[in-house]
Amino acid sequence: MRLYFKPGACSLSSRIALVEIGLAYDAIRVDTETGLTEAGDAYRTVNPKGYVPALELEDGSVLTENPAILQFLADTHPQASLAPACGTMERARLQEWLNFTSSELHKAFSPYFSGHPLGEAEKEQVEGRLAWRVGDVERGLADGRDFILGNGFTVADAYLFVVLNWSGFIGFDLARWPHVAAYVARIATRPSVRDAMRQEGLIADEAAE
Ligand SMILES: N[C@@H](CCC(=O)N[C@@H](CS)C(=O)NCC(=O)O)C(=O)O
Repeated sequence: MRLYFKPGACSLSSRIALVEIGLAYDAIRVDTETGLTEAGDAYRTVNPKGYVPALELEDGSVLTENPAILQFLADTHPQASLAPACGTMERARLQEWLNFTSSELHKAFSPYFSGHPLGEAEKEQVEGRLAWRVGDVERGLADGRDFILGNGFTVADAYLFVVLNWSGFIGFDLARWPHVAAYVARIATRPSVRDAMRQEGLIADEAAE
């Protein structure tokens, strides 16, 4: 199995799932600007959409889109308990959060990574949209739950954490949303998350800490 990734990008959520499961995989770094993998191959021959993540299976098939990859990994490794059973209301909740994270929250961060500086008016608009979406997560966590579905860590937490954690990179202070701030701090201490972040060079090796 191969995971095509960019350090710190949304592909980190797939890596967290792979670490949770304990699966062996190759991680192939992609430069989405040049369109080349670390070996100098054209990434679009793997994923014509050009973005990460992409998961390549042993039979050569390639799966893209965070919610699809995460649910595929969870469903093919049920022993890791990363997703509720298909057809249940809990599973629908998982999909609700994955879809929200993908289409609303993730995209609310996208302008910060567009490569061009935001003008004052644009910045205000973009910050307002992001604050609105972080507020949606705050409401989801307001009953004091540790994980977004309540009971245990799922792939929805892997994706939600990765996206919310970008707030640190763009200097967007989460203190206004105490449940969200506590959630990000809590998930950041999870061993699989620390392992995955270490593998992408986002935090220092344990020995060096
Ligand atoms: N809809 C896609 C979005 C993936 C996405 O936005 N990937 C970003 C990194 S977080 C990326 O590769 N951006 C570079 C680019 O679009 O060229 C998914 O859910 O997988």
